[in-house]
Amino acid sequence: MHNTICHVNEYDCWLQNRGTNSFDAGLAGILSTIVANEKGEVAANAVKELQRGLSRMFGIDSKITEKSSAACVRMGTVSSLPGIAFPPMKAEGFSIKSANGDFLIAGADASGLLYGVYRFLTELALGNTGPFDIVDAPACPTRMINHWDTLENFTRVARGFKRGMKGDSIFFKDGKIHYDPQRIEDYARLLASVGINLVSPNNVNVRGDAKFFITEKHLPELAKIAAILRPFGIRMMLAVYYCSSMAFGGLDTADPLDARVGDWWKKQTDLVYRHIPDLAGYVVKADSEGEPGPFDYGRTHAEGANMLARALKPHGGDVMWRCFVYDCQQDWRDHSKDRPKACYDIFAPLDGQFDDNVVLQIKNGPLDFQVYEPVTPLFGALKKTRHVLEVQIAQEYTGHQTDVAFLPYFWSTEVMDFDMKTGPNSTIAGMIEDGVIEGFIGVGNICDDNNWTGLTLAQANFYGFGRLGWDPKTRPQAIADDWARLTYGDEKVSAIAAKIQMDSYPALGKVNNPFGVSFMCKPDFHYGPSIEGYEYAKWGTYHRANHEGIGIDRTASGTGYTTQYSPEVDKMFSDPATCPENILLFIHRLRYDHVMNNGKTLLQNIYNNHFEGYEETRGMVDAWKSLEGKINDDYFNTVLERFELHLDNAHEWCDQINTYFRRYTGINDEQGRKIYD
Ligand code: GCV
Repeated sequence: MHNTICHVNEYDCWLQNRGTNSFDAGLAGILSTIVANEKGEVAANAVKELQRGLSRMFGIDSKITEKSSAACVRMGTVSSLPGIAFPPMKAEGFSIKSANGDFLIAGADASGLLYGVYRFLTELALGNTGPFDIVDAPACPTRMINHWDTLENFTRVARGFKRGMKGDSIFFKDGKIHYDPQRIEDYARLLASVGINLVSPNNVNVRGDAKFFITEKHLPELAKIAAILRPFGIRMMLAVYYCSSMAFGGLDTADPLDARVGDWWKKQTDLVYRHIPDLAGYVVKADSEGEPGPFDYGRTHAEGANMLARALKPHGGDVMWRCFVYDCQQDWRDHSKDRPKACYDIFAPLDGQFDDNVVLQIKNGPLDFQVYEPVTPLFGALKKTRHVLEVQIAQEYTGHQTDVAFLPYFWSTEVMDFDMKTGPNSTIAGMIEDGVIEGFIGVGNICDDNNWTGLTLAQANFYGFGRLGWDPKTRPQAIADDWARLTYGDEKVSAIAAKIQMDSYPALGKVNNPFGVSFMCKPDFHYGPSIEGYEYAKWGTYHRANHEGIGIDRTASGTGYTTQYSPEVDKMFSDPATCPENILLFIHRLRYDHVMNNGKTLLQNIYNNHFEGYEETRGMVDAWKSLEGKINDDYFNTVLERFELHLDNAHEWCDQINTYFRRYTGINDEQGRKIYD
């Protein structure tokens, strides 16, 4: 029987304030003295963070001192701890050891020390009190959140819709930079606790006054935000407008090969760096969905990106150049164009032409953050260009932070594990470990709601993003388990919450993405079904269902998309029997009577998935309901409210899709389950 109520404060996420000291006297004694002598901003903050964390999370009041003969926690960077032998550590890495009755936390550098502190606190929170012998470091140097926040209130983030980004921005309000410094510090702590080291606060669609972020008008305020992030080892990037030289630079062109444009950017960038000397650089969305770019001047993306890179170079900054470039003015009648091919077609031929401070930022899939889609073929193809992987933490197409969808499940099993077969270690995770892909970027899901993410359970996505950026081979089950135990403490509650997370993504895939058919969602809003909503639109997002079959042939005999992959992947994708089922209809056009590997027809599998997906969603809701009385009511109820909407949504997806296909085919479900006319 469960007698105690598990109290969770939604604001604290996975850094719960347990507040009471449950350690034995010996351990509590060791933790009550921290020996450190750190002066640098990040390292000194690491020491303070240990003191604060021990107090907040465990109710231990510790003193910081430069010397102690008693058992204690000794900590410092390698350079500040002379005479102590450490194992080799990579950049931003740390070691945590139990030695002679002490705990020793050492950072390869200041950030490493900070990460060592959070790891130490995490181990204690998970009930591991030593002895410790941990050596760890992040797999890649760039671990960044791209906020898509707009100065105007968040609800108008894109063509009038929030698209999964709940609440309002923590940085901006009513057209102004507006923030609560304490909130930004708390955010920085959450970010650093999972190893995130870069943040760009503004939307990549740089509109309105955000164009002036790189001017005196806004830089002083942005510098203040950067200063709050800095002690947590986090640097800022800014999304910039490609045509700034015209918008307010007094020039009549943004042609990257016009020397006046390059000179203007250099001067403007010098000004930016006077305000934020450690700015990590610029994020750029160019020639994409109406944003201007080098194509407007007949120039390549290498020419456009290099021009900005040269302005940043003297300051050590990078250009994160987004590869989300495609024709968004397509004609549905024209079958010759295939949107997923665009990214590779545009960027692969430019490999080797980018400056060394240009980093291509590539979405995980070639379409746009759909529930399932293949991994973008540009990964593995670029040999001479720096690049990073971009995923979406905000649930734009995956349930708007109303529905529970545990995204690390997808990022891990479908993206990190996928082998591009372009070399000896060519899974996406392998390429990250080898430094071929040098970073993991997430479109943020954070807002000013008290729980940060609108849907409280979506905190696991933010947490899991950090974990995978740190170690891309972390299994989703481990992420779900650790997140749940850190959040809830209580073992039984944690087990149920972790299971809900693990069940959620497969259930989502079954109801709203029949075997990789995407964009069956409501146009613009992107939540809820609208099966033909995008079918005759200009966005290149078609499924072309008719009475015989559905999908697009993207093999060599169709649009040729699969030929952008290595021969082995092309071969695997091209045969419906070996093509991963989650993306079967992304790659193939199949008849409804096509027999799948389980011996059932495509149509029957579509029906089965939808009935099952709905039942699985109901199972998740019931599992949550079983926690009533076992977890504080306010927390329990806010999650339950969203779950009720989630179940309605799953119901709608299930019935609309089943009805759609039955109307087209006239074929009933073989099990006689209810499909509406
Ligand atoms: C920031 C999708 C979203 C847009 C977003 C775009 C992008 O199309 O709907 O809001 O724009 O992706 O990644 O640039």
